[in-house]
Amino acid sequence: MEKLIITAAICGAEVTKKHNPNVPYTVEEIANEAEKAYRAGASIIHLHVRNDDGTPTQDKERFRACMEAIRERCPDVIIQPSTGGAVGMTNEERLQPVYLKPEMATLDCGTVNFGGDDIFVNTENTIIYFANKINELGIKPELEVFDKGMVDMALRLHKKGIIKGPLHFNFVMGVNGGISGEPRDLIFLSESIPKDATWTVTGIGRFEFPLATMAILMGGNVRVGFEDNVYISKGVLANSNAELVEKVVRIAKELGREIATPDEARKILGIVR
Ligand code: KMH
Ligand code: ZN
Repeated sequence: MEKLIITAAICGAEVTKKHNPNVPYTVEEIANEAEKAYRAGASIIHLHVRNDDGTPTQDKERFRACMEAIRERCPDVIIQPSTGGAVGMTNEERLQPVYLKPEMATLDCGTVNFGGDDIFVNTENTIIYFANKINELGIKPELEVFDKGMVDMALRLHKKGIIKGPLHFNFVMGVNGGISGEPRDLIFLSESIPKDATWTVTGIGRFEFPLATMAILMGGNVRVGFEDNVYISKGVLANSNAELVEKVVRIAKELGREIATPDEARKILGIVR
């Protein structure tokens, strides 16, 4: 089995200090959280950025500042900006960080209800538009799928040559409106992608660690972080993203799966630096 790639989704766009006071907003806070998560074993930082007041932004200059601050502290970590941003942002707003030519970026593969009246909109034309930009700029996409139909959309666009391989999926499970996070759901998704594709699982809320454990056993990879879950155990807030990463590292060690360094992750994912 390949080594385990751990992604830390350190801040997201929706979670706030009201949910957990340790959610980072400022450049300094974001760089700090990224560095601690990296030192704990994360090889990829999935990055959203905020204004100092905590409101989500996709501003290119704010991304530049955060990416520079992260690179100063952990030069070899893979930075994966979000092109999803926050619900309601325009496509151009969302795409800004790709112009900084990161090694990776997310590519959301469909529209999903996002709790309450929120809809995270990704029409087929939006996906094609984002995929073309990502290709042009030589970025490795992480295919974010919130439901099985989005796997099928990604495979269809791959067949047409719009989404380039090697394919790497992120199964985001447990969003209120997407696929649930039961074991059968992960087995279903993982069996729905080509044998040579790689995958990561993101379990939302209480699904985070059970799905991480399954992925470790199944040969998949794991994402944890405040974007997805703010608790280290039932009812206990995590002190940091690093604490969430450390828990995954502990489980992996117990189960005999080694942790990938950023360069090992690049090799597994087919990223040429
Ligand atoms: N904040 C969500 C609406 C991504 O990063 O690409 C979208 C999201 C997905 O987080
Ligand atoms: Zn995200």
